[in-house]
Amino acid sequence: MGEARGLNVAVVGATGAVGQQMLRTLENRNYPVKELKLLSSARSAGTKITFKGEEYTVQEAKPESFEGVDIALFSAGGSVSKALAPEAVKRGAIVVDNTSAFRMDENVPLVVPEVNEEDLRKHNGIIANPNCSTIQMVVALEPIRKQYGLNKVVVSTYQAVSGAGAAAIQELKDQARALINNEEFTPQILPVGSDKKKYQIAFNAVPQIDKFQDNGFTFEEMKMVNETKKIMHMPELKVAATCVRLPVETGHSESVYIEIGQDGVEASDIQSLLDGAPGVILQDNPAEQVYPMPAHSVGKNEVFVGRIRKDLDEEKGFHMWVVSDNLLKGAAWNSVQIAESLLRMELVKERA
Ligand code: NAP
Ligand code: 3JN
Repeated sequence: MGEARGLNVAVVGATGAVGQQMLRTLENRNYPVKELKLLSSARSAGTKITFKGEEYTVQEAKPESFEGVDIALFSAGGSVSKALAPEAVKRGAIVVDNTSAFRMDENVPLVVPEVNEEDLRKHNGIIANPNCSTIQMVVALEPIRKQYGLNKVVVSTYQAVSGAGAAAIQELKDQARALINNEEFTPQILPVGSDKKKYQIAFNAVPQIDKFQDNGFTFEEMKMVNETKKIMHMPELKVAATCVRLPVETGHSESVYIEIGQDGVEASDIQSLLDGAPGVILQDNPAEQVYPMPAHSVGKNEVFVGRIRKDLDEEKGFHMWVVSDNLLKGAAWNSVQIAESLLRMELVKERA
């Protein structure tokens, strides 16, 4: 099975919304997979999944599953990562973890390759993949920080339901159908499976992603604040976020306001900087109604930026609109990109 040379790869959460995209991304990038293990909970054990034309059987994830694994891509929730990532590392694997379990651990690099790939050299077995909303924002901010400095970021997100998993996608479709047909429905999943109340998502906008903290911000909002500072190595950066769920299947959008470190910069300077920046595609031509939209970002690895404007009152202030496929750059592609960086930087070696 698999290629002659390559790495033994495990995908934990292989049946989920992110796990499925990880498999498609490994295929599309032709990542050198020698042996592949597909892991999930006992619920999905026995499910058949095709990878590069071969059928694999999903197994229940257990500590022993990681014997002989070189790279383990985890996206099965924080509690699974906390229990099994150390077991994988103990058995010699490098873990790329998509959950928030280890993101703020100072011994764990939190990596977006376009921004801080070099942090991978400091890994101790676990590498954290940031939150999807953070990833697409920092890809757009990093070229600006490098050129002009960055003092402040205020972001409002417009997040797709696929960020909340396969069941949330189904809930949006079922509710939309019920509403159009004038049928009764009971919200079951969104805004947060583990919180007390559930609200309609179809034809609605819900200003809650993850649970609330005592400071009035949600955990999703605080992830954006804390992760941005860590990835950009800027503990002093002022960051505030408001995260909102929309009835969009895939593709997160963000309205981002920034204050840079210099006067005398024009919107056209920021446009030129972002045009061709790593991982960015500029789509910014108001005269032709050209701007990024989530429906157009689906299936693409890049971060799309448009609507770049200078603030009307603040000399150092700029506004922009940032869109990306949350399951790809926000999760699966960023993880596979990290796995590619590990190979290129010789932090992991292919087996003969
Ligand atoms: P999902 O569609 O609900 O899929 C969950 C996956 O986890 C399924 O494969 C499920 O397997 C597996 N799983 C659940 N409990 C498990 C257990 N005890 N042991 C092993 N596997 C288990 O969710 P998703 O959208 O793919 O997200 C999964 C996780 O990825 C999230 O909880 C989050 O931590 C992370 N995530 C990160 C980002 C990001 O911003 N980077 C975005 C989305 C998600 P079964 O089929 O057996 O249930
Ligand atoms: O809701 C979204 O659009 C992104 C959700 C991410 C998510 C969902 C459940 C648990 C995360 C995450 O990656 O931050 C987690 C988590 O691991 O905390």
